[in-house]
Amino acid sequence: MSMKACQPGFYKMSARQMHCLPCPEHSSSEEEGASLCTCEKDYYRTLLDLSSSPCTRPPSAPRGLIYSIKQGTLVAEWNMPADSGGRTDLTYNILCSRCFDTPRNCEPCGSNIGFVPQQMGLVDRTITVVNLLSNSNYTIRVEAMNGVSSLSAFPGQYAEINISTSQEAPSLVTDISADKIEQKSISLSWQEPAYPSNNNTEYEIKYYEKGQKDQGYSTVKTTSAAATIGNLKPGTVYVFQIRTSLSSDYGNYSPSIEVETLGGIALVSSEQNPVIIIVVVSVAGLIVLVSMVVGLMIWRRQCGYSKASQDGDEELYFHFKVPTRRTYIDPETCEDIMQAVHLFAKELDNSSIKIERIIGAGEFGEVCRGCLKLPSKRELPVAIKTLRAGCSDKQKRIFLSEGSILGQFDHPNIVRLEGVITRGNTMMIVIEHMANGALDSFLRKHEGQFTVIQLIGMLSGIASGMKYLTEMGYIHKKLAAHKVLVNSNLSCKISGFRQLQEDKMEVIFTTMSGKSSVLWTAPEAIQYGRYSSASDVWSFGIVMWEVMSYGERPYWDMSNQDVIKATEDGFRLPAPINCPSPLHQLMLDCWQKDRNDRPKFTQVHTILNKMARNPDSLKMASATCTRRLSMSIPLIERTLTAFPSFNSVGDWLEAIEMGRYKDNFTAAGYCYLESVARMTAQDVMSLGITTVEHQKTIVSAIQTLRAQVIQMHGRGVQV
Ligand code: 7X6
Repeated sequence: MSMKACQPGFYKMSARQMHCLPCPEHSSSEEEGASLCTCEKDYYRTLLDLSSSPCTRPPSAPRGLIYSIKQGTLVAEWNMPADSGGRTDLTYNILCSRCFDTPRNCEPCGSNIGFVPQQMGLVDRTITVVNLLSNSNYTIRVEAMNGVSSLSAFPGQYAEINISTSQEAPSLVTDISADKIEQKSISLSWQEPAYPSNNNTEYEIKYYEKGQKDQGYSTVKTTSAAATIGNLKPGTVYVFQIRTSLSSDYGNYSPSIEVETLGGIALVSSEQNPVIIIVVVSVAGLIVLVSMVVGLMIWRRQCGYSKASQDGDEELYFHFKVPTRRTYIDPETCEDIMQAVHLFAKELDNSSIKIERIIGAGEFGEVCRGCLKLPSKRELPVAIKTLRAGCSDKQKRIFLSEGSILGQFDHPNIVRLEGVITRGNTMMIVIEHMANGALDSFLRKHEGQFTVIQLIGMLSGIASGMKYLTEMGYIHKKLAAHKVLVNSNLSCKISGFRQLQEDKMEVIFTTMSGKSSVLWTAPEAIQYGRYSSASDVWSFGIVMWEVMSYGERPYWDMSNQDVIKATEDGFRLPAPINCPSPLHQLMLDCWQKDRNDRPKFTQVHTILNKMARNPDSLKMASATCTRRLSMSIPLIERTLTAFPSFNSVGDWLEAIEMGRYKDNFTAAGYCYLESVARMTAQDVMSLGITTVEHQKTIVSAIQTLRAQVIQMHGRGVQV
């Protein structure tokens, strides 16, 4: 067999190789006998690319860059470049410059500006830029990169926006008009807002029967500035409001307009045709009767609730939720979980889902990121939880119960269920994608990057979601920062709706992620399994602490038993660094021992909103983080009068008639009142104090001393 040298345009990597191969795309070999084809001009191979791979080039610029700005936070999104350069490893870098009056007088934004999830090497096509200065001009560039960008002498191609933070204005839809009114439909059109200006603006139309808002409302989404709303009742007044949406960041709703559909039966005049009236009334009566019978059958066979139609107008893509129910139904009470899940969740077609990559681990399978193709052909980024093949019936039931629970909720601070897939080999739960993942890790990654107002904004969102769950009669039981997800607009949404299997101690003490829920659970729930919305309020207080301390672990490295004991002894987590005192007070209120003394979610939500609206109210003393527990100060005892000032630890001990323990304090290194004020119950116990009574006296006196020290040395906080 003759081993011939390869002709130009062909190559073989070794002489032992039998055949010559044609040069891969965008490469060539000029000479005979080539062992490698060289890349054409402006095409490259990375060191990791095979010599049999085509040569590739850097991508073209990202397309369709759109943005919105709110309170110094910019959210931008873009589409893939038209030309990926022949590669799949696309990433994006964000370049930010602040520009001044003269043309092109710009400088880099500096380190005060934060980029979420990160500035360089973004995989997702969205960025949130935080801490932009007000009344300033910025240029934001989104540069597309791939594996060979660094090999090219040219800079990456980019899309660019010039923004002004003084542009901030509610993107309000105006001039809504009803163009065509029929018995069962109303066609509306409206004026697009002046800002944000882009071709991809979406609108959400909210509507309900006048006077029936409490019974729920429907929403329809559309990408054009006009829509026809169908399935309406004849002769009925409807209220419409419209808002813009960019990802899940919504503008404000327009003022409402009221439109009445044309009358139905009334159109048929009784004088003209009494026979028609009788027929129409009889048919209507029959329909009502049949609906009632069918409704009753469903009521009895299923879980006491018959699902409202999920079908909507095909021209629009929709999230049809009519009417919003007020009470939650526990899927556990349904005999057939499959029936329950289909009662509350939409069955999606397997072909409408495209899985892209794994983002986390679920209990029974992976959590993936992917796309859901909507009827409008638009693709929605989604997270997909899968159920591993071969799971037991019990595991299937637990898995599907999450879908049946989530499907009953419709609130901007609760992750939205897009649907489920129960047919086929792999069961799936499909949820709107939250680009920034879990709140605790998100805050740890962006430590110190948000203003107190932004952190309060996150907490207010969570409180709003919890208020809704409480109103629905749902007790979460597992609220924690790791159960809250963050989207690209920094909106927080509650997740973690898998019910506790059994309310046993093992469930509280160990979880799949290794995070014991003891740290978040109210004492009465740990001790007696007494879960309630008030125990959720306790957990919310812990979430507040986690948020204000940028994802610190509550109680640091203390053991479960030590946490339970310290809590029982009246100790509470101290204010995190730079946490305004009123916020810490609210935490302490959430941690009242008697659950009846804790605020309700509706109060927590109102208080947080007031704080956010009035930052001056936060400019009070803030206690510093001591990495220790503080004594809880009951609401009524927050004024400081108990002790006069003391000059030394000895004086203080004498005043509380514990002077005999002066040496114990000195030997343990507590020489100053400030360090005494920071002592925990455990610290007191380790002093060698002989009687429990004396220990209690000292612990109680430290509580008062602490309040005095905080008052004397409290620092102002920047809000
Ligand atoms: N983002 C993200 N967005 C939405 C949901 C979820 N996870 C999730 C899903 O997805 C489908 O069903 C279902 C039920 C519960 C939950 Cl939590 N994730 C927190 S993580 O999932 O481990 N990691 C993660 C990382 C980045 C983005 C998202 C999640």
